[in-house]
Amino acid sequence: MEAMTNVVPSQKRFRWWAWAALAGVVSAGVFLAAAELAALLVARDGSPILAVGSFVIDIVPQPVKEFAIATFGELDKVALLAGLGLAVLVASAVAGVLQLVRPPLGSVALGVAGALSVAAIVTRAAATPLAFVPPVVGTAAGIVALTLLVRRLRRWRDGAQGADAAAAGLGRRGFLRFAGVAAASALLVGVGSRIVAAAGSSIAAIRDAVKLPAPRTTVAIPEGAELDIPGLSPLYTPNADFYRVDTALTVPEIDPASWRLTIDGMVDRPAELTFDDLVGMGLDEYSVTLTCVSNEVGGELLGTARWLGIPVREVLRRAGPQAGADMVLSRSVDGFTASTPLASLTDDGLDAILAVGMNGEPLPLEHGFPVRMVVPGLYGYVSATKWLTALRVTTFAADEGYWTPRGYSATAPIKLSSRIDTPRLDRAIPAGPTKIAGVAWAQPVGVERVEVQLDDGEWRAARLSTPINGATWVQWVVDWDATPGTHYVAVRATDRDGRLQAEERAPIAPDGSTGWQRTLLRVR
Ligand SMILES: Nc1nc2c(c(=O)[nH]1)N[C@H]1C(S)=C(S)[C@@H](COP(=O)(O)O)O[C@H]1N2
Ligand SMILES: [Mo]
Repeated sequence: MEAMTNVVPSQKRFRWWAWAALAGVVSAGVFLAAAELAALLVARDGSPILAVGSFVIDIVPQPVKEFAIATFGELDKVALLAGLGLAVLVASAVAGVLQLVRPPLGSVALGVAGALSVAAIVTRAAATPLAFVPPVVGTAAGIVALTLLVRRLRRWRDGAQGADAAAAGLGRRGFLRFAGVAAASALLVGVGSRIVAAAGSSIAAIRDAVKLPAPRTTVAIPEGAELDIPGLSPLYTPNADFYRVDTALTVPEIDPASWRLTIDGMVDRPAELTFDDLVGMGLDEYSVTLTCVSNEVGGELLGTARWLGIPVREVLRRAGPQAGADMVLSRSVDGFTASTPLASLTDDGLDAILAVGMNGEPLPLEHGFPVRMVVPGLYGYVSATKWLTALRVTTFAADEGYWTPRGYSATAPIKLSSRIDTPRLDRAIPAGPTKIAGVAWAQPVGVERVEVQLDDGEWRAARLSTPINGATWVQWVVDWDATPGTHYVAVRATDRDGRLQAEERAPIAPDGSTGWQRTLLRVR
């Protein structure tokens, strides 16, 4: 082998580059593994992988984000991490080659990557004081690994090019052994640290131990509130099936014992509440359908829950909002913010709440444990802040929420809409008596009527489930004697104010989609 490498050294340049690229990739692995270990030991939020990922989520242009959500759905964050991983792979391979041909440019590149991750980490909203340590430790370890690896590679190459078979063999063995050991330990330490970090998280156990006081009132479920039709969405969406939309790469971990809610800005008496203060105000149960502005016509980004909570107006009253204020900027521990009209929170007829429970349990971690907002009639991005930590009474002129500079409206009432759940267009149904059914929503006023059209026929009124309240969707159904062939079915709703669902198609940006859902049905 070694003898052959001596034949035409100049043609072998790419071979040395390939080994140098491998050295770069292994060094990047050492970088990340050392940083993960340091994150586990000194500052959990200092993990460069997660911090850089979160940073990228915040800066990617809106069309790219929409493309990611449209293409990968709820796996959008996995796709982001995979893309980031690929970029790191390519960049580190280049750094390895640079270190071989233009030393110490490879180390400089690692240093720049380290500096960028420090910047991404310390500018996070909830960064802890020692969060810079993991990327610094990682950078140092990566540079040492790269220097040592490329030094061995060079020894191997010089031996080979100098036709010194013995020296080449020694260099080769040294390089391969070092690269192997470094790669294996990086894998072990990196993956091990991640697993220990995830397993050592005690927040799930803390949530399990939370005992919420019994609510003063619970949602009454009237006769006929739930139509029992196979394939139809249940009236209440089980927590495990509830859609999830947020910018958080890892779910924030908040111990209710140390949780605080601050209320400040344009108020007479800035206030701070503990979890016990809040829960001590008395809990009631509210039925509300939550909807995402990104929900396309016929889409799945909505769900209904029985929320346990306290009206926001009662919490705000403690601080005394001042005249002139027209908005409340709610903030999550991870820096996400939502701008909600003050009137939507203080109106006596609207039950905007701070929720601590969802369908009879404490809030699930990914749905905002321990406290989130729920406001009937407003899309989630302008109202439903999860992992809530602050309410700032302010004005739309002075402040804006997370999505406003990213192409979405500062205010966004939910548009009335309807969806066909069954039959599904992906399989042909047998001819004969069939139930066409779905849900319709018009928060906060409620749905008056749902109509269905088959092919070019008359619009037929659907039978509705008994409404719980205006903030909760209704189920609807029409009976149909299906005849073989292909049929079009369309659905539209009218709200209690007499407004008909808009027929014209609108995209989700800037303030929510519109259009009547039309589906093709195949009947055998
Ligand atoms: N902290 C935080 N809260 C958030 C968001 C977020 O990105 N971060 N997204 C909002 C959006 S866009 C929606 S639609 C709802 C979704 O709530 P869910 O995930 O519980 O269904 O949460 C809202 N609250
Ligand atoms: Mo959303």
